[in-house]
Amino acid sequence: MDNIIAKVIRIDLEIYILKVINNDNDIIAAKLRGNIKKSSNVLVGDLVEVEKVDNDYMITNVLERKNSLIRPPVSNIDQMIIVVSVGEPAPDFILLDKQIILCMAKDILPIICVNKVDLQDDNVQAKEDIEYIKSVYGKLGIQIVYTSTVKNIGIEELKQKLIGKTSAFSGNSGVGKSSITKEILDLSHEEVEIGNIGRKSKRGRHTTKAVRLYSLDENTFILDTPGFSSYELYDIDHKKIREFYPEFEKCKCDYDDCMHISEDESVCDVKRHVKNNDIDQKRYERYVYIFLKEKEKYDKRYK
Ligand SMILES: Nc1nc2c(ncn2[C@@H]2O[C@H](COP(=O)(O)OP(=O)(O)OP(=O)(O)O)[C@@H](O)[C@H]2O)c(=O)[nH]1
Ligand SMILES: [Mg+2]
Ligand SMILES: [Zn+2]
Repeated sequence: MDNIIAKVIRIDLEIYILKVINNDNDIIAAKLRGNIKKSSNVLVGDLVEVEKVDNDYMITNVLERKNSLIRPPVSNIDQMIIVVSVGEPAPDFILLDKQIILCMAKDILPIICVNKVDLQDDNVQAKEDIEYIKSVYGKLGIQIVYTSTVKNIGIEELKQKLIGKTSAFSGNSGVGKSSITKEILDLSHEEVEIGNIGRKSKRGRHTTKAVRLYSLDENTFILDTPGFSSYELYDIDHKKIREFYPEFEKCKCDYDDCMHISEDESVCDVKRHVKNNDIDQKRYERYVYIFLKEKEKYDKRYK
């Protein structure tokens, strides 16, 4: 029998739920053939070859990936919808900056989605956060969409940006990734797990436990992913982080290897731009924080 090509849409322990793409659109459940069990990690988003042996489907090969991420664990994506919410939880800007760095490093288009904008009316901090994101990240040329699943704001605009692409939602727990996915796909509540922000903790509670791939049409895939509270820049050299800051590009530091950290303002043009408010002071401070953390890990690696 001919080989079947399928896309991994969900992984439940050892069972891989696949959508067959080369002849029909059947959904099948498959297992991994022994020989690839350890050597390659299968991710949601992967294209795989499948063989039917008696009545069982076996994944025999993972096709070459365009890209892959560890967090969220997805592959073959075109863009990442980085969701932050205002109100609860409030934006974690270090997490946002790290996700942007990772997108830039992996050549994945970042789109910022600011969710829960309905809360800005009676929340001054929420309003300020929206203004801050607009002025700082908008200036970097990153697309930003403002959404509310409660008031149906921005959902259609975001949906248009997803058409014809494979997009992964990413962001900390409770920001509304699953709620937005549900609205865009017009799914029922049972089909998507949505968290209840408890009155006690008011925090997201890692409602989505595993990555799930949904399709809007045959060329449009949306991956809902579990939220995270910490985020590693796992395979990026700390000395390269500066290359993923678009606002540093215009700066002409005296030395090519200037990290814009301990260098003096007289030789570091980034520091001069920060001083003149051409570069956001807070984003620069987060850069220093992220750089030093990564450097510390690097320095400790053999100890
Ligand atoms: N006010 C307001 N609340 C929202 C909005 N979107 C989602 N929520 C609420 O935020 C909470 C978390 O939503 P989820 O969609 O489960 O969040 P998530 O990002 O998928 O969270 P994890 O699966 O844990 O990563 C739920 O109580 C939603 O009802 C919004 O636009 N406005
Ligand atoms: Mg979720
Ligand atoms: Zn510099």
